[in-house]
Amino acid sequence: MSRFETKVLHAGIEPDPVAGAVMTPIYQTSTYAQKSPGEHQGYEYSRTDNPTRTVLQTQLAALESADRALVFSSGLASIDAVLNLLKVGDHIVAGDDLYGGTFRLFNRVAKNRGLEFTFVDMRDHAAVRESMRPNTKLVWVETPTNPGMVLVDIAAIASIAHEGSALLAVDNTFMSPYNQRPLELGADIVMHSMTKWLNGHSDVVMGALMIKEPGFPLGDRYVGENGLGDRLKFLQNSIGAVPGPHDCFLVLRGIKTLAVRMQRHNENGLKIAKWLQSHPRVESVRHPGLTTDPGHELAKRQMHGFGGMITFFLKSDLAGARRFLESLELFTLAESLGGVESLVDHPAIMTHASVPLETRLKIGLTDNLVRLSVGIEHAEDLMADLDRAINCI
Ligand code: P1T
Repeated sequence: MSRFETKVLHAGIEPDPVAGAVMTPIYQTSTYAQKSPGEHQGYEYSRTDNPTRTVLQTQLAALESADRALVFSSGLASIDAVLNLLKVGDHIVAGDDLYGGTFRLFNRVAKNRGLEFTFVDMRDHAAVRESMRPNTKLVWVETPTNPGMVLVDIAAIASIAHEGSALLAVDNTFMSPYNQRPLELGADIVMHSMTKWLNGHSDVVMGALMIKEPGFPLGDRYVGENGLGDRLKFLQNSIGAVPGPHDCFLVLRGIKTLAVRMQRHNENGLKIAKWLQSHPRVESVRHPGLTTDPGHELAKRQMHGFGGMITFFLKSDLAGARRFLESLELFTLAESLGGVESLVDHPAIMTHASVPLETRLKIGLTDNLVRLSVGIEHAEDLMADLDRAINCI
């Protein structure tokens, strides 16, 4: 069994059978010739399957210890595929601190389709257990949360979900499979916005689901004989939110350096989190690698690295935060995260504007909260940039 650093280069990657191309070719085709009706080489139409996509899916399954992986045209499209496992009247227990777009999909789209939601603080296991109902079919977790950087105990929530015969899905976007593999801790589905660390170069929007066949009966949640992966594959083809082959190629290329990139993101993330913690104009810092972080002990148990995401609170108001964000030069003020270049986000105005003010205040998403996605630049240069901008407040 190869180690992760080897898998990112070799798992599922074979020279192309046509010409021995070492790099997976971009099969830029919508359709495939058939010798006779129904007689083909395994590919009929590119919404259903495409060889470049197949290689990416095979590799992703290996990286997350999954039985199967499926890719979608965005992270949100992959979440929507999971929601499509459910039927009118089914209930979902979800974390109360989620990416704004996920929250919007749940609250303003899925609710209109007759799905019911309870949002709960996933650290409070008694509250999660109390939220479970006979019609609860899915538990949805983000860990660490975006942008709160709150850690959720995946194994503990998996037991609660499975006691109620509900599936546990974990959004693993913030960590990448290099730092955290929820399926090894009992989750049934892992979701990634591959727009982030997996691709790593801020040039593709894509999502993925990695699936472990659940060890319990799914009941009426799925139609068909061949398991959860098969049902989600049916949904991928039936709904049609699939990425094109060129994007699949770019993500395959990005993944080759995932391990070395994440090592550097982890190193820089921790250095900068510690430095921010000692800064006189910073109120507090959330990063799972800090020994003072409430999630630190859990992080050591369930993660293999602490990642490049940092959330911190400035000792200032909105005007001060604006001044800081406008003054940064190396950190680009932009939505998204997980690229080789450092990004900074103001969640209250940018990525989480769709979360109602009342909810934002409840989860501590205030105007002085700043989120960093630390890149692979030299850490000293990044700290100098942050220091100069903080002193502009
Ligand atoms: O943007 P998309 O590829 O559709 O993925 C959505 C998504 C899902 N889950 C998490 C945890 C995410 O962070 C995201 C996308 N997030 C941002 C764009 C952001 O800046 O937080």
